[in-house]
Amino acid sequence: MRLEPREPIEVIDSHTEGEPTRVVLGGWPVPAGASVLARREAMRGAHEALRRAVVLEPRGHDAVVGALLVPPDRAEAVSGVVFFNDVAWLGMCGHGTIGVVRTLAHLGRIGPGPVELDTPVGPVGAILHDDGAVTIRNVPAWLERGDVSVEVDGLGTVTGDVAWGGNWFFLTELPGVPLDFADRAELLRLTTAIRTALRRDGVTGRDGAEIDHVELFGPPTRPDADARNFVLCPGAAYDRSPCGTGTSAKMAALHAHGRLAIGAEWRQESIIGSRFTGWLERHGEEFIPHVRGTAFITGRGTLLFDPADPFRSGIA
Ligand code: PYC
Repeated sequence: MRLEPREPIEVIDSHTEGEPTRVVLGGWPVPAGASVLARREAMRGAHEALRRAVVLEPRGHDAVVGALLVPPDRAEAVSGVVFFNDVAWLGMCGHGTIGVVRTLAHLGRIGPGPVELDTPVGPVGAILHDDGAVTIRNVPAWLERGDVSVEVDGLGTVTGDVAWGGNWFFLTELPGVPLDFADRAELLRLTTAIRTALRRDGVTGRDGAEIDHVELFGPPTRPDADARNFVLCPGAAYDRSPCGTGTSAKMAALHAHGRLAIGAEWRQESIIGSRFTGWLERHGEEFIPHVRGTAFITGRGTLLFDPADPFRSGIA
């Protein structure tokens, strides 16, 4: 059954290093399924109108990432969480996890210290520090294919890495293209052209998964960062934060290229000048990214849906 937004939905808004997260606390029917992954799959198709209504205009905008709290898979997890945005249901979301942890603390459900969460792509952990910062322990990250070249309209040959950090990324540099916030419309255009070329040429993540994030790198503008980035998210929005899953994918790629040691710090600046700090931990054959950043609560409210409102399911 396809659900239309009708009942009030309770939300808490935050931003993590500039990127918004909207945590859904109530009013959204609990999706069926025996795991967080199954619940996300049950919502595909059936809950699209709710997804759009919560994050899109006129109640949000295309950069908002939603986080639906669902029952967890593991007894030790405080919650399960399904992330979503204007166009898709996400696997993991780094800035969103930091936002969820800050939100749970704001609600008094957790205090400083470790916390476990379950996502559709696996268990993640976090530490809420005394100063309010949060360090997440992400799902394993890896470089899938290095130095992949595609022909991009208006750019010529673009070479980059395909890597997983909880979502699929194409990581590249465009020499001569400065990563300036003032040029964000042009950066969106260029990264969208790269994603279109990847689709056209059938360049995918593992098992044919779509590469829906494109991440550009350039020199940092702040002295306490190693690189600056611009991240195209699924859809037409860019990440205001340095992107937690993107930073994870980047660290895995750097390590695979012999440019980042296990445990060494990687300081990733975003297009707005905010920063995540990360490092990789080795677990047998797997590389576990840790990413630290800070979120701030920006609002708490009730979304209302008038049956007479032609845009109650969002402007898509
Ligand atoms: O922080 O992982 C992240 C993320 C993904 C999309 C937007 N933010």
